[in-house]
Amino acid sequence: MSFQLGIVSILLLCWRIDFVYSENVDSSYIFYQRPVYPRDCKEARDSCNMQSSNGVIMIKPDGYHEPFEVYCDHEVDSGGWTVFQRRVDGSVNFFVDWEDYKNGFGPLNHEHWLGNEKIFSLTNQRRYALRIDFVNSLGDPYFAKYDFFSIDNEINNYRLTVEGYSDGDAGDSLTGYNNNENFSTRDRDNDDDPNYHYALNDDNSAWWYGGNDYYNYADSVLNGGYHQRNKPFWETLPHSYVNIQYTEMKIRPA
Ligand SMILES: *[C@@H]1O[C@H](CO)[C@@H](O)[C@H](O)[C@H]1NC(C)=O
Ligand SMILES: [Ca+2]
Ligand SMILES: [Ca+2]
Repeated sequence: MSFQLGIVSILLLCWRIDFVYSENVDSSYIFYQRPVYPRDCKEARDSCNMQSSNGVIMIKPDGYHEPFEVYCDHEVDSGGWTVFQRRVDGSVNFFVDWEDYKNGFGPLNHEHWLGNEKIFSLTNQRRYALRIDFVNSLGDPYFAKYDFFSIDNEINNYRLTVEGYSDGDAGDSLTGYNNNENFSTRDRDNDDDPNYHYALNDDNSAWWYGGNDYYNYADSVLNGGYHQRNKPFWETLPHSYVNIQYTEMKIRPA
């Protein structure tokens, strides 16, 4: 009995559970558990009241129509991070269409883009900080942290808002030319340059491109062909800023 109680209390710590009962055909009552999913990896970890390990869990942000899986990083920087992008080895093709970036692609425990619809619902349910981890082409780790990160909805072309480079040794290569820019893919030209389609022609990529002229179209591009046309790159990364080996982009409530 105490063993069972123990299990119940662990469940209560780890999940917010709705206990629902329904009336059976023969009038007996059955109770069942309807899990209420955490809104992000931070909430999942906090509700467990313990350090959970890295891995994939189900979350349901406010405003998203169904629960979905994300990868949680509970090691870096005291954990609680919901990962939405990772590059490791070029095994996944990141030169894909608007619909692919909208819905997400790639295995969550390896290279992937979570999907702009999901990133939109996550970053609009509360205020999030952004962390990006890098390993540059020489094999050295760096990171960058921002106080605020969100993207707009599809009607507004998943426009980027990022503010407050607050910590890190990678430098800030996001607020300069990419902030307030629309997302562009190889099949959607939403950059600022009427004569050019950077995501298609220059970068084989997808990013929040500016481009009032050729020299300010982006100071970072972390999507795109892996180790093709210098991607991924982050202009302020020390010693070697192109052909980055590893990137991981993730958010946590600010
Ligand atoms: C960015 O998206 C908005 C909303 O759809 C649009 O009004 C604006 O013209 C776009 N900007 C560019 C440069 O395409
Ligand atoms: Ca253009
Ligand atoms: Ca601009």
